[in-house]
Amino acid sequence: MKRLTVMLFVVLLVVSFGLSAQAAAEKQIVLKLSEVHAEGYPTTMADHEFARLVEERTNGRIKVEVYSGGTLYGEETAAVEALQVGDLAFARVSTSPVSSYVKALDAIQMPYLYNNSEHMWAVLNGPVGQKLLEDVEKVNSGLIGLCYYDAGARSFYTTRPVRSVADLAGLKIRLQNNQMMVRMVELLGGTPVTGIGPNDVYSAITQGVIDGAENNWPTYQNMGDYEAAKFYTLDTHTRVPEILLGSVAALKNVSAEDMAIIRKAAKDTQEFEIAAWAQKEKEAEAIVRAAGTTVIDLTPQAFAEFQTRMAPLYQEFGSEWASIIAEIQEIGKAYR
Ligand code: BDP
Repeated sequence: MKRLTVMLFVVLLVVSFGLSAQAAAEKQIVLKLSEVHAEGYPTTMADHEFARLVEERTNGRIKVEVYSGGTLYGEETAAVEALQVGDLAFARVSTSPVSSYVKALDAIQMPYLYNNSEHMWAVLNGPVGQKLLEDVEKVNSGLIGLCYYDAGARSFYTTRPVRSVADLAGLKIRLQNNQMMVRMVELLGGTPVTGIGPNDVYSAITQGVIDGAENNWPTYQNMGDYEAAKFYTLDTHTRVPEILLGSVAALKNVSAEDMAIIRKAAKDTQEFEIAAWAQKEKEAEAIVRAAGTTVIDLTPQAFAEFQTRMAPLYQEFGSEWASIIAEIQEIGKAYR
């Protein structure tokens, strides 16, 4: 009799364990994260780190699945719109296409705004950048700004050498979906082209649809674009930070406790990405240079001309954010 009771107890224990494990698995929330970059790229590494932290800190209540290489959304604008309607939970994108929905983000990506990367990080991690990150949500964009990541400086790459603004005349240049960037290329005398996802730039160049694009060392190298457009002109016109976004609609069933974990986990991946970025930037530059790419350092006069030609953007796109821009420039005094 005693033996039977023990056996019964064991059976009950096993069954109830099984049931609660099943219940936990059923309750697990699976959320998708869209990323245009390939595995191993700094932002993709940060996405995985974010997923790892979220899963660990929620004890498996939330699982984040990373879809890299643009497999879910090859165009960042499409990913942002999917976040807005709740078809997607997270996207790591450039802030550039996001400013169509949160206009103030143009203020942190004006051309020649930062003296260097330290200046940019002092801004992004200080009150100006953090307020803008909170504003992403506050302006009812349907988006949640989770954290910024590094993306270095962007420069033009073309199929013909560009040693001065004049050399850009008539060249078809692919840009991110951002009106200010479109206008930037117009001011330089080039022909702006949008609507091409970053993974399609290489073939657009080889097919002659465009004559070039603009990006940082890691994207230029990692996407293979340096093999199609062999002239890289270091005009370093913008520093456009990356941003990890969440969807208000897709995250509405996540508890307040778990939302706090998500927000904190995102912030905790920033240093991780910055370190991976620094390493990748050096590696990418070395690969591009070793491949025989013509890397063009502008003369001081030519560089100044790029700056002067882009200056009207401060009036045309920056006047609404003049006080933010002034604050950013003020912070820059400590980072010369
Ligand atoms: C890269 C960004 C990526 C953008 C891409 C682009 O990391 O998020 O989509 O530029 O130009 O630097 O589209």
